[in-house]
Amino acid sequence: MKIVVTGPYAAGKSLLIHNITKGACINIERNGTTIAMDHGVADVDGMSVFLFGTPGLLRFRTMRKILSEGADGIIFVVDSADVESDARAKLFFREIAFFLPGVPCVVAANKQDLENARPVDTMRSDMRFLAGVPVIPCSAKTGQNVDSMLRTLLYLSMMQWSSVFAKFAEHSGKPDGLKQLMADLNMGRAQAVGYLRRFELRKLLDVQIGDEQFTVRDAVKPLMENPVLLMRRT
Ligand SMILES: Nc1nc2c(ncn2[C@@H]2O[C@H](COP(=O)(O)OP(=O)(O)OP(=O)(O)O)[C@@H](O)[C@H]2O)c(=O)[nH]1
Ligand SMILES: [Mg+2]
Repeated sequence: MKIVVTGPYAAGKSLLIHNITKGACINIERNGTTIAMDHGVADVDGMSVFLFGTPGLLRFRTMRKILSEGADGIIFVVDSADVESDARAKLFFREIAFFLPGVPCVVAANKQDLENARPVDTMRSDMRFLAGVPVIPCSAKTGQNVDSMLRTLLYLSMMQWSSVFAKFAEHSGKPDGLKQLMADLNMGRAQAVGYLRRFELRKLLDVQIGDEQFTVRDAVKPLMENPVLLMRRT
């Protein structure tokens, strides 16, 4: 899955990606401020999760637009300790909702390790625009709650594709997989192949030459059939 990590300046986006990927990430920055992007890949129960962190300075809007393209989920990072940043958070929240309408989102109420961090209820009343979105207290510094925050988002993102994923799993490996997919989802060839390409790129499945057949990766199949498995932590 492709996940975009966005939010205002210095909220902790880069450190969060660093934590999730256990340091296996890049950050294009100058003096500690992201000027292009963060990128890293995490493995969650055998599923690849491609993380793209955005710059938090207002002027890099074009970069945020490019990075957001086609994302399956949004981690919106806010600073729980810095009330001053709430106004900027509102601008960024509007922006990402505009770039990715209808895409699942969780709010990472970051920096909970700090003494002056606000509890989630306070953040909700301080930032009314977060209504209807899960707000999850966490710390990119200590790693507190980071895994469950990511799993919650992945669950929501996979649920949004659940009808397609169920059919991917059902017709995986069949010689006429594509035809079955088109029939069951009532869609044309171009759209069905588009879906296969999308999730091949995200390493959830492999498409065989000629596109007639596809195979869901073994590790991913149980999650495709039953995304709630993501919530049952090992
Ligand atoms: N105490 C604490 N500090 C944090 C946490 N997350 C980030 N920080 C600090 O906050 C500062 C900004 O963190 P970054 O990860 O660079 O924030 P960012 O959102 O990527 O910032 P930009 O890319 O400039 O928008 C750094 O000094 C981090 O060490 C956290 O959970 N707890
Ligand atoms: Mg950054």
